[in-house]
Amino acid sequence: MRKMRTQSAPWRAAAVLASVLLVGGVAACGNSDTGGGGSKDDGKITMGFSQVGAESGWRTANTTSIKEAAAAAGVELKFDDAQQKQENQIKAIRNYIQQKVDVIAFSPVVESGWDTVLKEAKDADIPVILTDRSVDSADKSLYKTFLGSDFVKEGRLAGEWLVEQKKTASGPVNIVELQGNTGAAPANDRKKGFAEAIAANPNLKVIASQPGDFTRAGGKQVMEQFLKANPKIDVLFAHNDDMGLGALEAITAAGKVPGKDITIITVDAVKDGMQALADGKFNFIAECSPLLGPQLMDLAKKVHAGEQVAPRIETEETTFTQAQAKEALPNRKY
Ligand code: GYE
Repeated sequence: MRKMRTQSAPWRAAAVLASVLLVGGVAACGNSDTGGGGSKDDGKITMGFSQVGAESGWRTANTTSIKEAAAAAGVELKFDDAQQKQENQIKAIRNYIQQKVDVIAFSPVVESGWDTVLKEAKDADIPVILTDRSVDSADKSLYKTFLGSDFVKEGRLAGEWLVEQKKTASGPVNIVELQGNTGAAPANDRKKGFAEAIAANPNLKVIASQPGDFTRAGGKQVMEQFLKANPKIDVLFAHNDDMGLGALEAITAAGKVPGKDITIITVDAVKDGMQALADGKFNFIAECSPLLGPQLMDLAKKVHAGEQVAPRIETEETTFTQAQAKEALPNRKY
């Protein structure tokens, strides 16, 4: 700049104009303290969160965790329940973009079909955090990070336990599978991990596999059909506790003893599932933690401040046998 001031008049005019523009530009940046969201200037982060629904005990615990963590972290939370419909989630995300929230977080009900709306958020300069479930978008720049479980691993742990239990089985072991809602990451991945693990023993065969939408009603209804169509069912693998709990009713109504006549393996480890396991009605649970709220708020603050975050953050989890469930149950928070 200093050098330019010694130039002739037209150059000086250009230099003045340039510095005005520069200062103006810096000032404009300084005003939008939101680092990409552009809402209020009170220093509080506003998060728009689109939840899948209220389909299971896991989901209820997840919603509570997010709401409590937002309050504790001083994050202003706008919350929408999509009732397990992708169109509702897209609508909610578009609303959040219009409201210029600082951060958008959501748990995608299915894996596919998000590119357009994620691109809209990116164009509006609003960072997106995926929580619990992921998307299959090839363009990873459409979101900052994905916080959640390794669902393939959960399915694999369930399958490995079964392989171990049935290692002396001489004849066929007939397995039925209750899947989560069609197209959801945990449904696709748990199915995959389980299938990979049981491939170790050719006696283990999935003879029927249908979606029960992660709900008790769905689990009960589909299990009734399974029982009608298949006289010999040895094992049920349910993609979550709630479907397993619904299936218990169908199994009992069919005159069979759950946990004995039919070995039951589920995923989640919410309180009711753990109770069924401790009571001997379930046989094994692969845990999936819904307590994602505190980590989510932490990440929101970081991406809002423009900090780099890891593109994938995995939840820590374990598995439970009946004896372990009895021991853990009194301290279970959800
Ligand atoms: O396992 C199931 C819920 O996405 C991990 O969704 C979550 C799954 C959970 O409905 O209970």
